[in-house]
Amino acid sequence: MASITIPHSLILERILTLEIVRVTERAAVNAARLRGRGEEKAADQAAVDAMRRELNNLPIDGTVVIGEGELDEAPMLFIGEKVGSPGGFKVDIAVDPLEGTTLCAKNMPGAIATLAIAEQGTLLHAPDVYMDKIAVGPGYPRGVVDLDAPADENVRNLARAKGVKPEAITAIVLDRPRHADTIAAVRKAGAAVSLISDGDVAGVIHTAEPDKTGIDIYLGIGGAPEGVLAAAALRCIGGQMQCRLILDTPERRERSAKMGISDPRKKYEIEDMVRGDCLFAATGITDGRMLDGVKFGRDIVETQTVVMRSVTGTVRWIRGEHRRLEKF
Ligand code: VTB
Repeated sequence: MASITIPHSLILERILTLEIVRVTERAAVNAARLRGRGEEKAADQAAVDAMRRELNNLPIDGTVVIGEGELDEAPMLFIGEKVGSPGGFKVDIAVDPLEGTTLCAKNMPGAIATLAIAEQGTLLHAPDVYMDKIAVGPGYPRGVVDLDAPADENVRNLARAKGVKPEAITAIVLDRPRHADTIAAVRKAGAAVSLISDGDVAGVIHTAEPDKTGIDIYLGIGGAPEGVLAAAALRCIGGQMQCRLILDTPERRERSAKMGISDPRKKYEIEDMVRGDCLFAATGITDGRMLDGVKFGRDIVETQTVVMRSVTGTVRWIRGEHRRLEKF
């Protein structure tokens, strides 16, 4: 009988694929209980507490490199915090237990609980500053779009590579005044703009499946931590992403230098932000284009999670029906 041999080094990583689903599921359910209450901080705290508790149950020796802020400003899942247990598999962890706090507080689409786990020392230690980003899905020649090219040129190049007119291209952009010129340039090229109020981790991921999401390209400035999480997802499913930290004050440059960033103008590719193999998971909190939100039934709580591995490129959509509700 044929047997499958799994290298020892991969066993733990395969097991972790399911384990990290538990982590984002629990964070999502706890945040979802506070959907629509207008309480951003309380929902975030609920998600953080649940995520931290579950991370500490994993057989990992993890260091949070993208987290809820610096030690002095955030009580839990701060950058540098250790999770899991000594002796476990040494990993870097990026978390956003409640990506889209405002979306959750207002019960608007697109809030997710998200997490990436990577080999130790392989995730970019990004400071909590803004980051300029551009992303497209898989299947295009490398360099089809460029962070430093004007938005209309990127749209035209992408359309040509896709074999469509620019009118058939849709860009997803955070709805902020700072993006007025980008939005105008995309429209000038003939393409459509889909504006989101928050949640650019999901925004970037949408580009990976344009047929399902209707989104071809992500453009604009969002948070740097969210950029690293999105890069982890694209590392698994494919696609291209380029980013640059916005270090426009001496204080920001100094802070990032302390985190090991020597070139403040560096243009990061996916492989610079996530240098090794990784796992990525996200669970819907509110309904979104990508994931359904948590559903509370009388005796069942339902969740939907996407989990990805870069080693194989496998993407799993996991619908959870939870009956032992006391676990949350
Ligand atoms: C984005 C988005 C987040 O912050 O990164 C955005 O993904 C950027 O910051 O959900 P501004 O809100 O200051 O523009 C969020 O909206 C909130 O963290």
